[in-house]
Amino acid sequence: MAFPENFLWGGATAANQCEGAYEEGGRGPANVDVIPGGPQRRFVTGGRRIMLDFEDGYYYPAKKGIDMYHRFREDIRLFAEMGFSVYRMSIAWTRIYPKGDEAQPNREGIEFYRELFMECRKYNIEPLVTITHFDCPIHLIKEYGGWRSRRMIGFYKNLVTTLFTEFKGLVHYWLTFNEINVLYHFPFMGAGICFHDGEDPYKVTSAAAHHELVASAWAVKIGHEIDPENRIGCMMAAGTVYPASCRPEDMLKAQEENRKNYRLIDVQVFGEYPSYMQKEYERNGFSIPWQENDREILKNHTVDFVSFSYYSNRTVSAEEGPDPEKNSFFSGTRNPYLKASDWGWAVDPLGLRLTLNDLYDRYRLPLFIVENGLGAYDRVEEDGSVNDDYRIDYLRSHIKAMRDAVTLDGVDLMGYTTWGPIDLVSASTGEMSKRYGFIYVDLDDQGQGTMERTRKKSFFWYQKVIRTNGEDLD
Ligand code: BGP
Repeated sequence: MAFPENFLWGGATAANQCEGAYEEGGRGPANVDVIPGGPQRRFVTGGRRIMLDFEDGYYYPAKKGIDMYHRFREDIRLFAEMGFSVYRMSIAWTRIYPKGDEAQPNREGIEFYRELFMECRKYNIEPLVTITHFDCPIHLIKEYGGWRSRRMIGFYKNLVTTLFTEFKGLVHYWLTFNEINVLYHFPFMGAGICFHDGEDPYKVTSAAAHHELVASAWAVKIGHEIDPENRIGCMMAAGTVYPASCRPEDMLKAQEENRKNYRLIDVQVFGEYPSYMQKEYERNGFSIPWQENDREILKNHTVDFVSFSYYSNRTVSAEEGPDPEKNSFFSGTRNPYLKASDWGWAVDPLGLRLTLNDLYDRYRLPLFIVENGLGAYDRVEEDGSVNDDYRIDYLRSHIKAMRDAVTLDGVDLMGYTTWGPIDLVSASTGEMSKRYGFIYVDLDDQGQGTMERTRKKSFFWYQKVIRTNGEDLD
């Protein structure tokens, strides 16, 4: 047998990319609401273009999402039909604490998620909850500056205490921060940070990272105290970085880039800052804003497992300048051995096996692949069907690679959730047309459409994969 019997199969979504209903149920405004679609999006997510309110002339896709707030029963029923044993989703912070710094939570938000979890349980689907997936209350940004402020740790502690208490017994698997390393690339989306003139972004993001790390360790502590059955993990955007050649300088560059990805996870797993990171901070004149208890909290409350997203990877060279031919999302150089997706992300199934091995060698903790998938344009045929063989090919090759990592390399893997089992708003572009789903949603990039859900060809394929516990991938 390739996968253990209790292997968890499912899909992953995030509140801001699917819930919509941004003003309902007492929900407050969040950073993710005011990130527009279109060319300005990346400047806003990067904290370079400050947009803290809706502005005329922009379309804001998170307002509507795919209306999952009202349709979650139908959507979970479809997940159950595919045979999901796990559903990864995220809590919208501002449904629980609309401003973020209130003393009491919003009951309506809590009851919404309780119903959602109970709906999962009805079908024996285990919820895997991301506590924050790119969301931060706008009030906390305006008032305190987002995660640049240490005050955020206290607000986050209130949030997690409420969640662990209210959902005790309903939820056992938690992730503290989605793709924690993304705060370096998208500081506004990842940590509610906008840069002001004259500021050193390196120092601001490094301080924010410390606050998130301490907050994450507190979550582990509080979560274990409230329910020892809780398993609490970290989450990184992963993908082993390749050197452009076997030149030692390129190897060193690749090692540096890999460490940039690992560094925060190193702290979450080992409970202390790695030496290479301390040295880098020293060179850049940054001092970690330590306060009482931080060291003890980090050291004694490390994560139970390591989860990660894997879509693609990148290749770097020591002489790297901007490369217009690059086939990766982040900076890098072109990898001539890999083809790219419609959005220019290199497709590399073997890279998933390499990544699994690197992470398992490094951390020796159970791993969980909580995002993987292909964002592609889909065509709806006249009879309404979507024949997404390209998506099936992508997933098949990646599942094979993960099977090899488990059976040939002995990686301890808890489960696999594909990204966007139902089409949802893209985080990087804000588009609907970048589709990942097994379930098609009738909605376009401007928010027009019926929102009707239909099963694609991949729906039935993934159903079979789950039914056979990954044996039949044809
Ligand atoms: C990850 C995020 C997700 C998701 C995914 C796909 O970085 O955790 O929220 O969106 O990437 O990216 P995109 O939506 O940009 O295609």
